[in-house]
Amino acid sequence: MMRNATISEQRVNIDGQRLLRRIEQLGNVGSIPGGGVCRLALTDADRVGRDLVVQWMRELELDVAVDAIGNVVATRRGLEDGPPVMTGSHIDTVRTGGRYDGNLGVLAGLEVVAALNDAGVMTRRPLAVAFFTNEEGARFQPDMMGSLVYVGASPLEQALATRGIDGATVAEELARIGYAGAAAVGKPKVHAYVELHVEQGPVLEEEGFVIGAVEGVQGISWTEFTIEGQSNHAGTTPMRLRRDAGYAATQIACYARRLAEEMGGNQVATVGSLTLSPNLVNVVSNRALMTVDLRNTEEGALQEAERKLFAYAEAAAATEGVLLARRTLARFSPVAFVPELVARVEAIAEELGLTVMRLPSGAGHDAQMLARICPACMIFVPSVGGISHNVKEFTEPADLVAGANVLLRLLLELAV
Ligand code: HGY
Ligand code: MN
Ligand code: MN
Repeated sequence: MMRNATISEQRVNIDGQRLLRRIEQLGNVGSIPGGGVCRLALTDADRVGRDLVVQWMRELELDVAVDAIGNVVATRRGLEDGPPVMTGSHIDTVRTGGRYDGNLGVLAGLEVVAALNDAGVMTRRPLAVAFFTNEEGARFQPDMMGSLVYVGASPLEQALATRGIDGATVAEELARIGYAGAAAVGKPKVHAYVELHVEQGPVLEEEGFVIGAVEGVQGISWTEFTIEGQSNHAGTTPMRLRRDAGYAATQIACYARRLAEEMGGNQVATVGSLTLSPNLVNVVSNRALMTVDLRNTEEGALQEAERKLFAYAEAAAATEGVLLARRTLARFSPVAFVPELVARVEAIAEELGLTVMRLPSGAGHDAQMLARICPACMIFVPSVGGISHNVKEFTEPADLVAGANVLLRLLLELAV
């Protein structure tokens, strides 16, 4: 990617206050106590958020297309036709979401369009701003579902038939909120993809940098374990006769934590969901449903972690005399972004006088899916305290605007 400076770069400027206002406004949709947001994918709150962003897209005179999995792609014409340069992210959140995760990338993309409109600048290539359906994977698994379908890596029908943690299917919920779109999935083809996102971890802040030139995304392995034991009386059942699903589940959860600590490096393990039945104080659990989220930047290490976890789980179940079943909810190998684009993020940040460092992404992102069909990269800005998926998620306004300025410059380079 050769640098292609043009006079337009001097005339096009991010309006930081306008960007911050939109982040605030969208953050008020599905807001929850503590300053956070709950807009689980395809809920009414997600619909309201989608409607607001689509309204802004239309006010910016973008051509808005909704595809069959609910992805929304808004395109600004270029002087020439052809595959657009795309930016974007997601606007669905986890249950205890912050107002920047995903939202920043979409709204910074709209801010780039607004800045181009203000300056009356036309880019050679079209520019597209997208938000993808169900990036979080909190209600429907896997995560990055919309972008996975967009790049053709998951069949549309399979995604539509997916039943969420509350029993509804993706197809039902898309229809219910009015986002079962008519546009063909995977259109338009994409020339290049750049995503601005908060880091969601502690690295940039701890190391004292403003911009992250993201080298890639680590591998993700989500497994659901179903454990069937025997409910029994908590008082009368001798320990030797118990088949306690809850005990087996908690052993697996503790092992997952030990495994990550013993493996070290970038290995992480999380048991985020654990439901016991009948979940009563005086009944030995007859059923446990739990998830284990394993991640590592190295594919080989991630496979080793999976092997060890599965072997331990089977042995623990056998010892306790309970039945164990497991289901893969998501499995993505690590992804490396295009070195030339990573280098451009670094160079542009330096040209703007911003401190910049390279780092991997611990979180999954739509960019890791777009990387399957076009050159892709990401720009990070710091998360205060490294907090995310938490109502206290926060990024300094100056850093949000700095990230948008790096995004603007790189998109201009790619689109002119
Ligand atoms: O799980 C993730 O990394 C992302 O937030 N979906
Ligand atoms: Mn995100
Ligand atoms: Mn997230």
